[in-house]
This record gives sequence, structure tokens and C-alpha cells, in this order.
Amino acid sequence: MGRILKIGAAQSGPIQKDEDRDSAVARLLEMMKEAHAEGCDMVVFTELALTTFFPRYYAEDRADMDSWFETDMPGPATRPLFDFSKDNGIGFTLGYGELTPDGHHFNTQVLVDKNGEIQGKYRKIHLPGHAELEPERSFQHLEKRYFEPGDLGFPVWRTMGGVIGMCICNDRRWPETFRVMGLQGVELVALGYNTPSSNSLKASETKETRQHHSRLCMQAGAYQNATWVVGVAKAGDEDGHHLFGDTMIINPDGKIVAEAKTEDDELIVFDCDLDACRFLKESTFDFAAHRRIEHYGLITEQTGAIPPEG
Ligand code: CDT
Repeated sequence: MGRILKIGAAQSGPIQKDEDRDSAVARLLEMMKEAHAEGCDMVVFTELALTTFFPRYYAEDRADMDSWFETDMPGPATRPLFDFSKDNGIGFTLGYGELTPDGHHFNTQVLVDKNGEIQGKYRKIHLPGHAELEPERSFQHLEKRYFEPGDLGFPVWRTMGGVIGMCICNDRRWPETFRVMGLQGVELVALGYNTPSSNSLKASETKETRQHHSRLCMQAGAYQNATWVVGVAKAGDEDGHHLFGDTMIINPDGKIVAEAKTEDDELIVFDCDLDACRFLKESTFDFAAHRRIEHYGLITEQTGAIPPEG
């Protein structure tokens, strides 16, 4: 028997524009209760789990969007999740829009321990989309308008018997995300996503292709860093915009061991053995033995690709 962290990956079905926080939190709480009944140590909720995926809507005045953000965590609406955590000894991660006291906006996820205490905070670093209205797109994705890039790096936390890290949605597409956490010995990455089923600039791209991209990134991130990855979606149709779902738990071999079957609120549960990370961390991906950082300089010196001339 290894170090088992029983994880509940709690997919959210669609949240419509007029659904309030109390209703969204009641749905999350239902899944948390189910996870507790199944003996979970920790529940992973999705990105921006309290509201519809509001970056699809354009507002000329950004301040008009502040109602989608939380100024306190926990606040009055989210307090029941923290109370349940503390009263029942179950941890969780939760994604939400964060508005700081000094007026900064972040796409944020907190890691809450089994005492209902916030152990860690992550602010999304790779913000997809665009900052201005782009009418040529079939729908908008204005994360670059409403959020600032995260300013906390990719920390990991020793909590609940393991080493846990977080990232959010588009972060999963970047190998750097997982590697920075891998270099801190991460054993489980909790990540939430809202991914549209279609590409706003390329109508021919299928939902299946986009699901393939999502899985490919998470499975590679898991294997190449010998870590569990828990990817939790918001799924289904929000105001005519479909999100592809595909919540899943991936083991350190990069294999999908549990996945959601619906586009609704759905909990999937798996006993994640954190000791299963050890073999690859001590062999193929023994970083200290095999990495050649003298050749990796471009990764931090340059953002865009510069092909050779000619
Ligand atoms: N929420 C989020 O980051 N979604 C993006 C959509 C990419 S298309 C602009 C994702 O990477 O899944």
C-alpha cells in the first residue's frame, strides 16, 4: 500500500449567465458531500467554478465585469465549502475570478487543506485569447482583457501527505508549466479548465481534435514529470457556447485512469498512490542525473520562435 490520496474530480456542468453564486456553490457542495461519502481526501473543482465563463462577453468598460469577481475568499457565498471542509476533514481546490483590494484582477485557484484553511494560491500565468473585441471571431475569448498574468509563479505545497501543485486551463498546453512544478518534486497537479468545443478562428477544427490536444498535453505533463494530473472541466452548453468537458485523472505513466462520462455535474474518484511517482522520478526522469540545462537557455531568454535566416 502506497501513499494514497483519494481524489474526487468534480466536473461542473454549464453555469448560465443568470445563475447566482449561491446556486453554483450549492452544486459544488453537493459534489463535495458525495466525495466525502466516498472517502475522498480532496476534491478538485474547475476554473472559474462560481460563474459562467464570462470572458466570452465583451464590455467596453472593464469595470462593468467586476461583478464576476470575488473580493474575499472565502466570502459569504463560498463559506459553506470551507465550513464543510473543516467539519468533515476534506481538502479542495477552487477556481474563481479574484479582485484584489488594490484593484488587480486574476484568474485564480486556491488549495484548501482538510482544516478548511487556504494553504496555497495560484494565479493563471498563460492567459489565452485577446484584449480587444475581434469581430472576425465566431465568439470572443477576452481573458487578456479581464485578467493580468499571474504573479505568483508555479509554487507547490507539501500538504495532505503529498507535494501538490496547481495550474489553470491554458497553462496545461505549455510544458514549462509542468516542468517548473516537476523541478519542485510535484506529485499531483490539480487543474481546472473551460475549453470551448470549437475554435473561434478555425471552424474546421473538430471537438475531438481539441479534446485530443487537451489530453495530449496533460498526459505528456504527467509522464514527463512523473506526477498525477487531475484535469477538471466545466462542460456543456453555456448560452449557446459549448465546452467540451473531458474531466480526467491521469497517472504518472501518463495513462488516463478515470474520466467523466457526462457533460453535467459529475464526480469521478480515484485512489492516487503518490508513491507511484517515485519510479520514474528516480529513473528516466531523474532530473539531477539527466537534464542538460547548459542547452536550455533559449527557453527563458526568448518568447517567440526565430527561425534561421534564408
Ligand atoms: N480557459 C482557457 O484557458 N481556455 C483555453 C481556450 C483556448 S482558445 C483561446 C484553453 O486553453 O483551453
